Amino acid sequence: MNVGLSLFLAITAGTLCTCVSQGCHEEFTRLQEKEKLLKTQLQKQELLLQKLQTFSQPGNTDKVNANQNQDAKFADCAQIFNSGSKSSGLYTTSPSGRSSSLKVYCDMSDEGGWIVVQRRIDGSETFNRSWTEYKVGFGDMGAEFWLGNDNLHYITAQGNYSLRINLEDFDGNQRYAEYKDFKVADEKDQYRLSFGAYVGTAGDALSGISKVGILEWASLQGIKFSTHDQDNDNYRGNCAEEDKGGWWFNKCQSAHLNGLYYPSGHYSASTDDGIVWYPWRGWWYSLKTSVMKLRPNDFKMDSLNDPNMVHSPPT
Ligand SMILES: *[C@@H]1O[C@H](CO)[C@@H](O)[C@H](O)[C@H]1NC(C)=O
Ligand SMILES: *[C@@H]1O[C@H](CO)[C@@H](O)[C@H](O)[C@H]1NC(C)=O
Ligand SMILES: [Ca+2]
Repeated sequence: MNVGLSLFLAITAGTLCTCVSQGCHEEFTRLQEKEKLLKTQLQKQELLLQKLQTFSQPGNTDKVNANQNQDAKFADCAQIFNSGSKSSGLYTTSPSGRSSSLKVYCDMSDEGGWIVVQRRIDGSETFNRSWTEYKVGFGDMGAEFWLGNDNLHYITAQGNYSLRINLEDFDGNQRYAEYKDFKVADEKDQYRLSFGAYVGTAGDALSGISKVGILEWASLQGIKFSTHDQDNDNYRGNCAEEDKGGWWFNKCQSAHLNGLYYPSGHYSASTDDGIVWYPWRGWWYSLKTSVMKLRPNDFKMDSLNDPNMVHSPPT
């Protein structure tokens, strides 16, 4: 946190304690709004800083983390985390079944060990892309990207992985959804999706569960992947074409994190083609940030690495 903001928050807190008159309340509200604005600016700066740290060394966009043990083969970011690499950034993995190694972005926050498979933050990348592009992946791993459906298959075929989805709206609110046993089948099976138990705060959109009930036509369990040039959905039209992004579509969806990027949240269009997580913000709100990431179900920090591990002194 920067000094300006801490000072400002301290002043705001002080105002709260001594506020009695109507004018003071108005002033307080105004300060609260300003605080919200400053927080948003701070988040933007932190994101920028993170990016700069990742790519600060010359020509580092293609270079993986220098402190990674180059001889060892790691199946995923969880193994890299437990080998001692604790900073987020690019690393080399070797998922079994894949003929060559795979460069990934490891997110070592949220207790660490996550392979990031999708990120939307600013609309810099187009997600309205072909089957082949979704197959191999596209974008910039330091910014917006899709890791590729073949890679999603190789990673999730190695064992049982949890998918964690972190979402943020334009007011700075954050929610998450986490699914156990997330699996993506191979291309012969059109990257069919399956997933297990949900936990989270954003709502179980992948199962088509809304605030008021179940949307039968929106469950993505067992659903194939579709793109504008390959329609595998259950709708008479083409969901991927209408919703302008590749995704698992039923008839069509209550979750579509590869939609169009709308820079101000609320939008109107002929169809719900934004970045949608229906149970949280509905079809007509497009989210500001989406991150999808994978980690083994049974991920445990080695106790040596766990800052919360307290060894109580003998009594
Ligand atoms: C999405 O891609 C298709 C196929 O390339 C194109 O016809 C369509 O205009 C694109 N839509 C948008 C909104 O970019
Ligand atoms: C994955 O989870 C399923 C149950 O959800 C279990 O039957 C299976 O043994 C697990 N596989 C591995 C490799 O842990
Ligand atoms: Ca169709």
